[in-house]
Amino acid sequence: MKRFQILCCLLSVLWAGTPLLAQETPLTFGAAYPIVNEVGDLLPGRNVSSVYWGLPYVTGAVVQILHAIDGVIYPPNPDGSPGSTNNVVIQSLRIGDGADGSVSESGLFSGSLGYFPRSSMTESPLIFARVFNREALDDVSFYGDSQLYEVPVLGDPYGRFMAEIDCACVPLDATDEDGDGLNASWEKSLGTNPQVPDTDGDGISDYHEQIAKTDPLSSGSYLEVDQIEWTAGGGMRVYWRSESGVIYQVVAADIGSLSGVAASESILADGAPVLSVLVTNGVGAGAGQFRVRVLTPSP
Ligand SMILES: [Ca+2]
Ligand SMILES: [Ca+2]
Ligand SMILES: [Ca+2]
Repeated sequence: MKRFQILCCLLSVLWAGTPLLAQETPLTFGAAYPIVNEVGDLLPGRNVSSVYWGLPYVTGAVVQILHAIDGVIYPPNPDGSPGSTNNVVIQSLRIGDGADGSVSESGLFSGSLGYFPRSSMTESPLIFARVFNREALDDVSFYGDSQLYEVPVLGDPYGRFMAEIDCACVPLDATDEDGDGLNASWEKSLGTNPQVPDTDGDGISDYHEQIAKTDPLSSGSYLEVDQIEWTAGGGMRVYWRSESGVIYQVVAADIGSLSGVAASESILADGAPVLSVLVTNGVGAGAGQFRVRVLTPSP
């Protein structure tokens, strides 16, 4: 009986020690370059020191490290949960983690895995990173995925995974229930009603307000000609409220016509609240109207 108990103890020591050694595969990871959201702004990063300076605490946009069990990256579900056989390896990673705290808006993250269950990855040793555009999974609407990375086998040098993600700008939900041209992800980002084409009822659709950068949630904000006045030289000056970064053009048309001809060059708004252009061609030839249109850059 005594001999049996000693044998049991030896076996239990061996059993307890073996899995820990087999699983230990150190791995460091990080973003290869700063990541932006769907409108091109750097993703918000966790910065604990902001509280010290009396600023609001920023949780940081969600980052996940996921396992590609069958070697395939599947799109996430509309609620942000992993698709198909992908599963999350790290849950609480955030933009800003492991980044330089003095750079408040870095768009970067980094971290490490003390050990990784490499020995249990019988199908595939592949992982990837996924970033979202918001700080809570309930609020996310766009995401971006990195390339696949093969975790080194036990005994290889430390793994170093630099995730290459351009932006969190792939829509989680591309459906357009109200048919206004904005998909459900954009509607969630803007706070507009995905079942109403013109959320604020100002006569301009949510889609057109997004292009013109006016506020789709304010009926007092929309693109319109503000004023037209005769000038001493015989031309007419057309004024309109502008939004920075938008490209405009004045169009001359017959009364009631939605078509027309360009009456000005394209004009890039530089931040001035009101823009104007002097129109001389065709002025005085007959009754007509001026409209201002937004030009979208060529893809
Ligand atoms: Ca829509
Ligand atoms: Ca509207
Ligand atoms: Ca509006």
